[in-house]
This record gives sequence, structure tokens and C-alpha cells, in this order.
Amino acid sequence: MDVTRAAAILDRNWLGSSTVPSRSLYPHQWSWDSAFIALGLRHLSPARARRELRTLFAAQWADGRVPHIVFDPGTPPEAYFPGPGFWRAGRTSGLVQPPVHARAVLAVHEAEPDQEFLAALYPKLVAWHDYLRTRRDAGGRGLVAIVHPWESGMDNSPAWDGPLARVTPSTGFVRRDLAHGDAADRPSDEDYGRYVRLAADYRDSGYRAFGEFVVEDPGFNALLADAELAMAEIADALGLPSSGHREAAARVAKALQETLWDSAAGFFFARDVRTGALTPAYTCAGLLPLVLPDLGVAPALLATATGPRFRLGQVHGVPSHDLTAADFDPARYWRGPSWFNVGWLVRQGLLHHGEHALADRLRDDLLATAEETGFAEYCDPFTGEGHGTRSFSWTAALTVDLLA
Ligand code: 9YW
Repeated sequence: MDVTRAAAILDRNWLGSSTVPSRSLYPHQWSWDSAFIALGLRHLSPARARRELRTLFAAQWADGRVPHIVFDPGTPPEAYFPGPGFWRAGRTSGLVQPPVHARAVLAVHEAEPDQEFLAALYPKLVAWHDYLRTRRDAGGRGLVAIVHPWESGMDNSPAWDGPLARVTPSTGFVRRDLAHGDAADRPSDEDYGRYVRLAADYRDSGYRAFGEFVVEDPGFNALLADAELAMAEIADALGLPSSGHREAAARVAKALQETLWDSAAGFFFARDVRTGALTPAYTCAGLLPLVLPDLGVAPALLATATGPRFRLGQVHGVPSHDLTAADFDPARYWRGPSWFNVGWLVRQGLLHHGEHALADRLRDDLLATAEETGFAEYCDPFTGEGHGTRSFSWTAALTVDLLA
């Protein structure tokens, strides 16, 4: 495959200072999407990759949070729900998404060194991670808690079913997503009602209070630890002390292994902070700690990844949910299908842990599936059939990165 088709998608989805995940379904800028998009753009136009990240960080809040959506002023408000009128936070939402940005900033700099860019983004990344560390440690275990399923980036993950069950769904709103996506591929109405209720409650607390959904997600926290490792490299490149970042990464990695690792299961589970219990679902978020090079439990986690629950290397991509679970659904969003960003992250992890043959197989599969599905949002792990929207930006961008 050559990069032409993927590059054309990124061109079509470019708004002038940022990229939409999808022209139809997601017509604004999303936080972690922009980081993945920048990883691809850096090979096509480093200047555009820098612009993508600068635009996102221009919308950073005074408290350091990087909002999960930055609304495009040129797009009609009714194009996406919940839009700016719902959030009442200027041109952004008030939630966050996984902190993959430091890794992206570093990678963009490596593609084309730019000290000015790095120096401008570094303090913003420090403030972002400080916000997570100081304002989100709801459980007091040195881990970040998310306050909404959207914050995980894996909206309807089965790991959220328990904590979400406490939330009374909102009604009386109109879903815009169903106009652009097959209802069988999207979250259910009931889940969507709960998302809206949680977001409204959080908004009404001034985006401060921990509500009914408070969860320590292994994926989010592993990506924060990895981001701190990237920060150490950024600090080195800027000639600044970097040891604080390495220690921060080690602290999060230690807390992950001490509090979310289940050695009998060989897996990382999310913790429901309200009950204190681990949520029992094996989801792809529990595989993301593989991105950490010093992960002591990596051999056991790799055994789970290649075992019957995820069958890494034998199915398409990395299934978002346990293939053996009764509620595994190969088409519905984060309840089974394989997503390309997770595949890309797990491939990084395989490389860190010396699994080169498996990493190559995963790469070849991701590239073939991306092309065959028209750069779908996600795919059926068994058949490779595309689901969700097509011409999806991070699928295209990560294809570009894998081809580089
Ligand atoms: C939604 C934009 C976002 C991603 C998330 C994904 C989805 C938004 O789309 O959430 O409307 O459900 O779950 O990870 O950032 O691509």
C-alpha cells in the first residue's frame, strides 16, 4: 500500500488548523484523536502536525485540563450533540481524554526538530499532567480517576457497565450520531442517556465534583505513565532536568501494578472508586500497560493477550472486549470490535517487550484492514469487516505512521 489514500483522507478532514476525526460523525477537534493524527501528519507535513497540537493546546483550560472536544466555530451547533450550548464552557467540552499528547509532541519533534515548538508545548504538557495528578486522584492511590466514560476514549466499554448502572439516564435530547452511523454499531440509547446525565451533573458542579461514575482506568493511567517517559525525553531535548518525569512515570506504573493488576487473572482491571471493587471485564484497556517498557508483569499480560480472550496475532487487530465473554459483540463500538489506535499502541508495547514477529504480524494486519475497510473507525476482529464511520482520521494517520 502507498500512503496516497490515507494522506488524501487527512487532507479532506483538515479544517485549516486542526483535523476532524470524521467529516460526518465527529465534525470538531477531539483531544486524543489529534495526538494520533499528529503521529501520522508528522510524516506528511511536520508543520501541520505542530499546528494540530498547538490548536488543541490553545484551548487548554486555566486549570491545566485539555478538553476532550474543541468545537469548530464554522460548524453548525446542531451538527453534534452534546454541542457547545450543552457544555457552557466556551468553545470546548469540560471532560478530558487519555493523555497521549506528550508522546505525540515528542514524535513530531523527532520527525523535524523544532526547539521553539517543543519549548512552547512543554509547560502546557506539565500543566496538563499536573491537573490529572492533583485534581483527579479521587481514590488516593496515585492514579487518575476518570469521571465519565467518554474520558476513557472507550465510551461503552463493558468495564463501565457496573458503575454506569447507578446513573439514571437523561431523556428528552436528540442524538445526532445516529444520523451518520448504524445504530447497531453505536452505543445504546440507554447508555447515551447515562452519558448525558453524567456530563450534565459534572457541568453543574463547575466541572469539579466527583459524581456517581469515578473509575481508575488502567488504559488511561498507563498512557499517563508513558507520557511522563516522553516528558523526560522532551526535557532532555530542551536541556532541562528530566528526573522528575521518570519518577512520576515510575510512581504511576507502580500504583498500576499494585492496585489494578490481578495476578490470578493475569490482567489489569479498572477500579470502581465508589465501591472500591475491580470491575470484572477483560477489555483492551487492560492491555495498554504493555506500552510501558519496564512492566514487570509483561510476560503474564502477553500470555493473556495471546490467549483465547484476545487471540492477538490470530484475529484482526486487538479486540476491544474479551472474545469469550457472553456479551462480546463484534460490531458494537467498544464492546468487541478492534480499533486502530489500540492496535497501534499494543504494537508499540510488543516492540518494547521483544515480541517482534507478533508486532510485524499486527502491523501487516492493521495496514491491510485499514485499506480494505476504507479506513474504518473499527472492524470485526473475526472477519475484518469495517464498522462505524469510514475515512476515519486516526485510522488513516496511524496507517501513514506504520508505513513510514
Ligand atoms: C462519541 C472521536 C471520538 C473518539 C472516542 C470514540 C468516539 C465520541 O469518537 O467518541 O460521540 O461517541 O469513542 O475515542 O475520540 O473520534
